[in-house]
Amino acid sequence: MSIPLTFSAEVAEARAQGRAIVALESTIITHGMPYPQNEQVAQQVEADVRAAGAVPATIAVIDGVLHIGLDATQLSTLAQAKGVAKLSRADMAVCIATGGTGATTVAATMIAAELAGISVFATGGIGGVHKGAENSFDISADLMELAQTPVTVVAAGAKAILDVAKTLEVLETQGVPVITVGQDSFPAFWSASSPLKSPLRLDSAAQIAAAHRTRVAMGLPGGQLIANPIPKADEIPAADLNPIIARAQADAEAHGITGKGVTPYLLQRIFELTEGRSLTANIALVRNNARLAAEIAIALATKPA
Ligand code: PSU
Ligand code: MN
Repeated sequence: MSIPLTFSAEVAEARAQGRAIVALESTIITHGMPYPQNEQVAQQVEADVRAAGAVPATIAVIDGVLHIGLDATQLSTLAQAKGVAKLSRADMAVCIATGGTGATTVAATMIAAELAGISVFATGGIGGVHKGAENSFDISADLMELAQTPVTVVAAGAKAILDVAKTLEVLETQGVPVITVGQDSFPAFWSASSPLKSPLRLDSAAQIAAAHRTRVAMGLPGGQLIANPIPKADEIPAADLNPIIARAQADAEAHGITGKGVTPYLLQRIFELTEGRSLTANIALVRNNARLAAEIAIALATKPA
């Protein structure tokens, strides 16, 4: 059997012309940001990819069909929908087989991107090892996906809702290149720097594209995590956020939130507790990542010299 997969008109045309395409996830829309900002951001990020010379492909499962690229109406419907499933590697096939609708996480978006022949994907933050994982065992499937699916993922580092040091350890164990752009320190999502040193550093989209090509040529499975620091003008100092994150975490525990619910709960709670400031920074960094991803996709679509 073949899987039900459909391309938006824009993405189908880009494929026919061999143009650079950037995959975008949809869980950030349905579970990462409130309506109506989520729809505005989704449109804005797509526009940023286009302005940078590439074509955006927002990915989601709608009525059992894996969509590579959404039109404005589909994007709007998804942004307003309630109770949409959050799909990771474990859930995607069930959702498609039962005709369901779901938003794709980093892991699921990577799987879809590979199926569609797309090598570069932009998001905000990846899932990782949660604080207290030694008790909860809560480790995002995003990390194992990076180890097995050959997509270069551009994110702004890992959120301080995670245990970032443990997240880097798991990525190292899994053989995932973690490459920070333009600085030695690993970025901390809302803040441009963290006390942690980045395992690897590259300074241009061309170098990142060359590293991607080299992994493919070597037959190494898996992708690359590109950590792109939030622009300094948009960052929130870690000292401002740490007490808020601690409170959000305590609230999650008090409410017995577990499993898939943890990340969306924390994101929403931090949004409330910062009175929207976390969202403003989040938007700035996603846009910044979309622009870099477009540059990398263009470098990959261009024959190397
Ligand atoms: N981190 C963020 N914003 C997000 C997510 C993570 O800063 O929107 C979303 C992404 O879709 C990511 C998913 O793949 O949450 C991870 O969920 P979990 O921790 O349940 O694997
Ligand atoms: Mn989890």
